Amino acid sequence: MIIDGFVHQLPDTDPGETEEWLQSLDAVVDIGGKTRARFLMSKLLERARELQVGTPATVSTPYVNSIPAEQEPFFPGDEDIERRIRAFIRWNAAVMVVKANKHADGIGGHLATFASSAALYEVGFNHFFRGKDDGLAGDHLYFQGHAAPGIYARAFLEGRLTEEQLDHFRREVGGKGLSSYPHPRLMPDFWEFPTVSMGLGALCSIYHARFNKYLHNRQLEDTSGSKVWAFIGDGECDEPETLGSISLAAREGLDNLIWVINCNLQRLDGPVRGNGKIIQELEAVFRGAGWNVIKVVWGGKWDELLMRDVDGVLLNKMNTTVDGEFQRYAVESGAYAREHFFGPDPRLRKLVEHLSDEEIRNLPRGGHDYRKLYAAYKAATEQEGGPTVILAKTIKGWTLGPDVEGRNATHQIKKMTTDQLLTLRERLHLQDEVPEEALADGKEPPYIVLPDDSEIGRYMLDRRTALDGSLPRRVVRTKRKLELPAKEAFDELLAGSGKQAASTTTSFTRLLRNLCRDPKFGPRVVPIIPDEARTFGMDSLFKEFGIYASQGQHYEPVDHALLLSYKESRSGQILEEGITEAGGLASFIAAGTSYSTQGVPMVPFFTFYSMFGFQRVGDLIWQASDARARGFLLGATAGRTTLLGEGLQHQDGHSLLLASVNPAVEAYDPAFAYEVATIVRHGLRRMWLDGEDTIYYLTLYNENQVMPAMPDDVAKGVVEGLYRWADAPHGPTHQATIVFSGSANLAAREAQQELAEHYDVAAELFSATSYKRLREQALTTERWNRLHPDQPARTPRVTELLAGEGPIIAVTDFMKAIPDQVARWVPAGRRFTPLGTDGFGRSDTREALRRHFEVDAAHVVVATLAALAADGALDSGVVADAIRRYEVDPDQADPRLTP
Ligand SMILES: Cc1ncc(C[n+]2csc(CCOP(=O)(O)OP(=O)(O)O)c2C)c(N)n1
Ligand SMILES: [Mg+2]
Repeated sequence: MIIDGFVHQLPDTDPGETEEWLQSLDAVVDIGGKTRARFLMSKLLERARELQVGTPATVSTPYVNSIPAEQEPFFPGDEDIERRIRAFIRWNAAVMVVKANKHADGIGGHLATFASSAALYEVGFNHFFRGKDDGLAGDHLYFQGHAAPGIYARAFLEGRLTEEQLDHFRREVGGKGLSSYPHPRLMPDFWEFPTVSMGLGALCSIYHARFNKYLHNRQLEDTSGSKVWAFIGDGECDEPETLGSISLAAREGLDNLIWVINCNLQRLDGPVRGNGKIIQELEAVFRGAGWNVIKVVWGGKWDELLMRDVDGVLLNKMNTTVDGEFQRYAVESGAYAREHFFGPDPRLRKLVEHLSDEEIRNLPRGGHDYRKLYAAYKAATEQEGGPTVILAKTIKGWTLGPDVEGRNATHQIKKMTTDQLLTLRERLHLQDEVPEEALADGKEPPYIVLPDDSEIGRYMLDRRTALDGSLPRRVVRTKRKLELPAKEAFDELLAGSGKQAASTTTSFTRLLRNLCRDPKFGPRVVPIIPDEARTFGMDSLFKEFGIYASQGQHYEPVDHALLLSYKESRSGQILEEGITEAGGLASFIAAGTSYSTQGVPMVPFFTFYSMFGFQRVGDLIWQASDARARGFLLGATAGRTTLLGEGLQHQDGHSLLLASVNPAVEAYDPAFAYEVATIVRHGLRRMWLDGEDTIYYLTLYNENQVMPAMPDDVAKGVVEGLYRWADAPHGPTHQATIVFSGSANLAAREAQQELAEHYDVAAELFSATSYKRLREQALTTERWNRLHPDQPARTPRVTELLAGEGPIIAVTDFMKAIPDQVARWVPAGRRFTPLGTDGFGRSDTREALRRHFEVDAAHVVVATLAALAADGALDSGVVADAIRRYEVDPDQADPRLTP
C-alpha cells in the first residue's frame, strides 16, 4: 500500500523478530477476529504512547467518549439544584422567544440551538467560566449566536436583566430591547464578541487566544488567568473560516483556548452529515492539526451497556451508524430503536433486554450529560501545551417536545402552542413553578422568577461569585493607560520628502517606524502584515522590532549577515501572519479590542494588499466594527492604475466604495505623506482621547513622487475630507476646479498647467482626502435642515468649500461612484464631472492604464473643456482641438464595458 510505503524504507535490525510479531497478528485476526485485532492494536498504541515511543497519533478513535467512566473526576456541584436552574433557564428562554413572536409576528428568534446546548453552557457557568470582578480580565466567551435566548434567560434569572427587557427581545428601537444575537455595538455592557456570522467567531477566538499570549510574552500584561472559550455549531464547521486556522492554534500551543462544538448533527435545513459522522470527521481534522480532542458522545446510561459489550457488537453498531440514522432515532420511539439499532443482532438486542422502550428512548447523548461534560471541561482546562476541542453530541431542540426535537425544521421553530408549552412544562418538571392555568389559551406564558433569597437563586449567584462574577459582561476599564505619541513622530512626514521621490506606502512605513520608536507609545503599536512586507518596503522593520514568534528563533536566518535580516523573537512586535488576510483581520480585532478585553489599549496597524481587504474579508471588517475594535487598516498598492502590471485580480478601484458602507469606518484616500501623517494623528486622538470605537482605512499608493511639505492651515481640511491645495493661476479667462485624490494628484496638476497654457482656463486644485466624510457631513446637515424648518438653513461643508466658479472635475484612481458621493451638494450652477476607473483592471504601464481608464491629464483637460463648452463658455471646437492635441481616441471602447 502506497500510504504505508515509508515502512519499507526504514531499517529492519531484526527481521526474525519482525516476522514473529506479524505472525502473532495474523493469528489474532484468524482466531479472535478483526475486532479483537483492532483492540489489541489500540492497546499497543496506548502502551507505546505511555512509553513515549513516539509513534504517530492516529487521527480517529472509536465512536465512544474519550474519557472513560472510571476516569471521570468527582463532581463538586449539587446536581439537583443545577438541573433545576437549567430547567428554569430552558423555560424562560422558550417563553421569551414565544412571547416575542406573539407580540410581533415574524420577529424571529431561535429555540432549538440553545435547547441542544443548555448543558454545555450551564456546566461552564456553574464551574468554569471566570468573570471580571475585582478588575480581572476573566475568561472570554464566544457564544453560538443563535443560543442568545438562553444566555439572556440566565442573566434574567441572575437578576441582571428585567422582564421588560426580555419582553423586548429583538425589539431594540426605543432602547429597552435585547439584541437578536451577540452584538457589542448594541449591548456594549453585555456582549463582548459578535459571533453570528458563522465561522468568524471561531476564527477570531483563535487569534484572540494567540494575542493574549502575545501580550504575555511581550510582557505587556499577565494574561495567564484568561481562557478563550468558543461555542461553535457543527454546521458552522463547514465555513472555511471555522477550520481554516486551527493548525495555528496547535502550532502556537494555545492551551488558553477551548472550543466546544455542539454536535447536534443538524444545521438549518437538515443533517450536517446525513451519510457520515460529523464527530468522527471533526475528530480526524482536529487530531491531524494537533489539537487535544475530547469526544463526549454518550451519556452515563450507556456506560453499563458498553461494559457488557464483550463482543464489541455495540461498539461496532456505534461506529457504523450514520448521523442521518442517529437523527432518526432522536425522533422515533424506543421500540423503533430496539428494532433497528439493537434489533438486527441478537447479541445487541440482548444487551437492552432489561430496558423498557421508554428507557431506551431516554438513553441520553453525552452533550446532555452533566457529569460527562464536567469531566471534559475539567480535562480541557487542565490541558497544557495546546488547544482542546470538545465534540459534544446533542439533540437539536432537546426537551422541546416531539414536534421540535430532532426535526429537520427545528432550527426555525419559534412558536409553541399551549399543548407544546404544557409538554415542555412537564418535561422540565415545572408543575410547581408554572401553574397549568397560566398557560391557558390567550394568556401570556409566564417567566419563572426566583423568589428573593431562594436556595436555587443563592446557589446560582454563589457559584458566579466564586467564579469572579456574572458573564457575559463587557467592560472598558483601562489598566494600562496609553500615552499618545509625541508630535516628533509625525514631523518627518509633515516636512515632505525634499528632492527625493517617495510613495505614500514608504512614507507610511517611516511613520510606523517612528511610532514604534516612541518610548511610551511604541510598545503598544501592533504592526500586522500578511506576507507582504517586502512588497510594501516594511521588511526594514523586521530587524529593529522583531517578528513575534512564541518559540523564539531556532535557526540562523539565511540573511543573518544582512542589516535587515529576518528576525523572529518571543518579544517580537510585528505580527507577520503569513498569507491569511482573514487571520490578519482576526489579529486586528484581537488587538483592537484589547482596550476592553484586557484593559490594555493596543493600536493595530494592519497593512494589506488593498484588493484583498474590503473585497476579500469585508465581513471580518464588519465584525471588527460590531466588536468595537479600534485601529488602522492600510490598503497598500491601492488604485486601479497606480498598481501597474498586476492586472485584473490585483487592481483595486473600489475598496473605498466598500469601506463607505461601514458606519464605523472612516475612509481616506490621501495623496501626500503629510496627509497620511495628519490623518493617522487625528485617528489616534479620536480613538484614544475621545474614546471613539472607530476604524480608519487609508489607501496607500506605490507611485513615487516628491512629497510636498505640509502647507499652513490645511490640517483641518485634511481630516475633514477636502481642502484647496493650489489656487488657480492668475490670468486666464475661464474658471474651473479640479478635485483630486490619491495618486490622481499628478494628472490633476499636469492638467492645471495644460489648461492654463493652451486653453485660457484657470483651474484651482483641491485635494479630496475623504468623500465619505464629506458625504456624511452633508447628510447630517441636510437632515438637520429637514427637521428644523423654522431655523436658518445650514450649508454642507462640501458646498461651502466648492463655492468657486465654472465646472468641477473630480479625478480619482477609484470608481466614479467615489466622487459621485458628493455630487448632490455641489453648488447650484457648477457642472460636476467625475473621472474614475470603473471596469476590470488589466496589466500595463501606468500611462497606458490611465489613458485606458480615461483618468490621465489629457482626459482631465478634455473633461474640463467639455464641461465649459456644455455651459456655453467655450466653443465645442476647443474640445475637439484638445482631443486631437492629446491623441485621445474618441471611439475607444468604454472601459466600463470592456471585458
Ligand atoms: C455566514 C452565515 N451564513 C448563514 C447563516 C444563517 N444560519 C444561521 S444558523 C444556521 C445553521 C447553524 O447550524 P449549526 O452551526 O449546526 O448550529 P446549531 O443551531 O445546529 O447548533 C445558518 C445557516 C449565518 N448566520 N451566517
Ligand atoms: Mg448543528
